Amino acid sequence: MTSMTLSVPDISCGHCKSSIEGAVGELSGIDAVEVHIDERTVDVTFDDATVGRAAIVAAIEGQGYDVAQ
Ligand SMILES: [Cu+2]
Repeated sequence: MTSMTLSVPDISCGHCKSSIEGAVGELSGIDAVEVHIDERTVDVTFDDATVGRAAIVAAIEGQGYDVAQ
């Protein structure tokens, strides 16, 4: 398993949290995803043989959020 933290500056509320966690959680190979509203970050743990950073970023961007890094 690989873990990473993405910075998503537009996260502001519980709706952001649920939509991002839902979209990333639907991807295969995701072990855990947690949005931290106050820090505006997304912690993701995933199987890097199945899914990668680009697909995770795309899922977040698909919900209308830009990923800072
Ligand atoms: Cu929100």
